[in-house]
Order: sequence, then structure tokens, then C-alpha cells
Amino acid sequence: MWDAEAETLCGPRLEKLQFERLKRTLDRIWASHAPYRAKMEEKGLSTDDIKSLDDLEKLPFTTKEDFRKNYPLGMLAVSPREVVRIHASSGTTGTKTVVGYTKNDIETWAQLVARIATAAGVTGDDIAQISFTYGLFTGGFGLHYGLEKLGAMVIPVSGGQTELQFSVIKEFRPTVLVSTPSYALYLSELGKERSFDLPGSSLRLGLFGAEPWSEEVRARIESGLGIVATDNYGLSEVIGPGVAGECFLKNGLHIAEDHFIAEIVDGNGKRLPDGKQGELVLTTLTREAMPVIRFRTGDLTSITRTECECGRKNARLSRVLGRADDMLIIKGVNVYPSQVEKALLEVSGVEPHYLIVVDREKGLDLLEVWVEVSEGLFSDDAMVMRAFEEKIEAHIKARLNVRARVRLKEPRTFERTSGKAKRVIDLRTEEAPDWLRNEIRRGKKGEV
Ligand code: DLL
Repeated sequence: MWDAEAETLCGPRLEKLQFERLKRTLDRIWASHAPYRAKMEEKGLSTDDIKSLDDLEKLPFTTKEDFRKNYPLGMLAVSPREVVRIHASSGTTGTKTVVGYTKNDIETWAQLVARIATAAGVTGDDIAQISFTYGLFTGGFGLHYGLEKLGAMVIPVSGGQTELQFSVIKEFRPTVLVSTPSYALYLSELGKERSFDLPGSSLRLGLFGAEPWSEEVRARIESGLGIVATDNYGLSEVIGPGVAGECFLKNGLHIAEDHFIAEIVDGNGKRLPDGKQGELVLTTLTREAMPVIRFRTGDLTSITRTECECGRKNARLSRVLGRADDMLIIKGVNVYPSQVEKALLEVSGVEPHYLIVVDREKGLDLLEVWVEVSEGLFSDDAMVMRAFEEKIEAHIKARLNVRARVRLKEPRTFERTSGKAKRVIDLRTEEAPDWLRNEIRRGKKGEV
């Protein structure tokens, strides 16, 4: 373990530490007049009202909206002079949210990432290829400093530049790949196309995160790259990567509970018991520049406190299913994109590259799933293709109880990205990009 004392802390000793740190965090917010103080005052609360960890539930939530309202750096609880770095989230669902870090925050962050990387199996002997984008996104820099901290040799390739990714694998012989799961899939697909023997390469382990992915995708990455693929979770508003990560047993994501308090709430903000799926709410306990109290992440998961065989005693998150606001309601049935992914990949010949297109036709919600099929399976024979589509439609219906229109697409129809893959387009609320408009036109003409 990277920090055995912290990672095995549980029960009353952990709660005592969490409470002390929570109090210190609230005092800092109070003294700095950060916007959260006003939220507490609105509820008639002062720091003195928080007398035990149970009182956390009295505190108001922080939301993305609070970050937006205070754009760019209004959420600071320190003077800007103390900020040594800023990052920002990509803002797929609105304006960017900007986060600041003090020198201590940067050190804490590196420690947290070193912790999850060690849990996944990285050591100081490893050579890590970082294929996350370096920039405002927290993935590149976050993993970079954490892996350096634990003494691995870091190759900061950054995202994209596929040629470079392959030449680095060949020439520098990295043992660890760090990227989004969708980019790892893309590399494995390209490897096959180029007869580059990725399973036989020096890579042995993957640290993947920043977007939802399914067990089926994990299986494909593991066989395509010949590695053990682990999941890690984090978000800019709270710090970036390093909030939680799987150990090599791949049995839930260990939460750094000495730095964050995790709660699960239902749609009305009511706390749910362990094991129940709901929205993850996070409170930071050690952040200086931008502490957040009860931040509604929008991410759906559950918490378990059963012990993991690895010996770590922190609570664990189940794989993050997706964002609550990504949930599609199709004719009254709730569907998450990751459930569609899971169902699709259970059908052989289907590739993990797909787009869920939601539209409205004659007042009814319409769910289309466009998905690539394996090379060789794609045929010009419309009857053959339609039969395959129907087979997938029946499988989706059986698994998710929704009717979807499946449209098979040629291999490589969808754009590959080194960032977060876009898996859903909701034409009820979004403009279709040009390439998609063309596809829709082709689809309407009855072409496959
Ligand atoms: O994605 C931080 C990160 C970077 C995590 C690298 C892991 C690795 P944001 O850009 O602010 O930060 O996006 C955060 O991404 O609220 C989730 O919806 C999603 N997300 C992050 N990790 C996972 C994961 C980074 N392992 C948002 N599984 C979060 C599912 C994830 N979703």
C-alpha cells in the first residue's frame, strides 16, 4: 500500500479524523467568506451547529451551479495569491467549472494518485505512458505527478498523436498505459489493423478512468492489449483523479476516506444506506484552495463497506454507471447509456463503438442505437444486415425492456477520440453535428 495507515483506517478512528478535518474545512470556509458560508447562513447554520459527523446531513449541497455562478474563481477559500495551479472541467453539460489548487493541494493530489496507482499494482519499477490530454483537463497532470511521486518513469505523451503512441510503445517499452477506456480500445483496434502485436508488447497494466465503461469493454481492452485494466474515478470540482480507484482485485473502487466523505443520496437528496444505488455526494476534508461540502457529483454508484481481500479497509464505490442527467427516459423506461453498451456487447460481432441517438417523432421518444460491426461482418446485403439488426434489437428489448431501432454501421464510422467519448446525442435538445446530419440523411434513405 502507498499509505497503509490511511488505507486501513476505519471505524471510530476514521470518523474522528473525518470530523476534525470537516470542522477545519468549515472553519476555513467561514473565515474566508467563500460562497458556501452564505449557503449555510441561509439555512440558519453556523459552524458550531456541526457537532458530529451525523450533522453533515444538515449541511446544504454544493452543485455545479454554484461553480458556474462563481465563475471563474469565486469559489476560492484562499487568496488568489496562494493558488499555484488551475484546472477546469470540460463542461459537456454547460459552462466550464474552474478549480484552483494551493501548493499543499498539489502535494495532496499527487499523494492520492500515487495511492490509487499503487493499489492498481504500479510500482517504482514501472514505465508509464500517459495518453490523457495535458491541459485544463485534470487527467494528464493529475496522473503525471502521482506516478512521478511513486517513482515510476513517466512518459508524458498526452492525448492523440496515434503514431507517437505506437512508436513510444515500441521504443520506450512502457509497462503501464494511462488513458480513457475508449482511447485504450482505439489503440487496441489500431494495433490489430497494423499487425502491431500489442498483447505481446511490454504493457502489462492499465489505469483507466474519466468516463463510464462496462465490464464488457474491460474484457475487450484486456484481451486487445494483453493487460490488466483497472478503473479509477475522480472529478475536477473535488480534486481530479485520485478520489477512488480499484486495487488489482478489481472489486470496487477504494475511496480515500481520510480526504473525502462519500454519501449516496436519492433524487430528493435523501441519504441512502450502503449498497443502494444513487447519486454520489462528496465532501473534501483536506482541500485548501477550493474545499467543497456535499458536492452533488451527478454520478450514479453505490457504497460498500465490506472488507476487500487486498487488506484496504476504506469503503468502496461500485463502478460508476454514468451521470444521473445522462439517464434517458424512453417511453417511461429509464435507460442509462452504459446499460445499452453492456447489452450491445453481449452480442457477438458488435464492436464497442456506438452512438445512442434520441429523437422525438410524432410526439413519441425514439431510441436509435447506431453501432459498428466487426470487419468482415458488414455486408451490402440489406436483408442480412436487417436480420442482424433485429437480433440486436431483440437482445436490447430482453435486457432493458425498451424498444430500440438498431442501425449497423461500417467499421470506423464513429470518430475516435483520446478524450471522453461522446456516446449519446439527444436530438430533442441538441443540434446534430454535420457528419451526423449526413448519417441521418443516409439512414432516412434506407441505406445501412
Ligand atoms: O474526468 C477526472 C479524471 C481524470 C478521473 C482521469 C479519472 C481519470 P472531469 O473532467 O471533471 O474529471 O469529469 C468528471 O467524469 O463526474 C464522472 O461523470 C466521469 N468519470 C470520471 N471517472 C470515471 C469513472 C475527470 N472511472 C466526471 N467511471 C465524473 C465513470 C467517470 N465515470
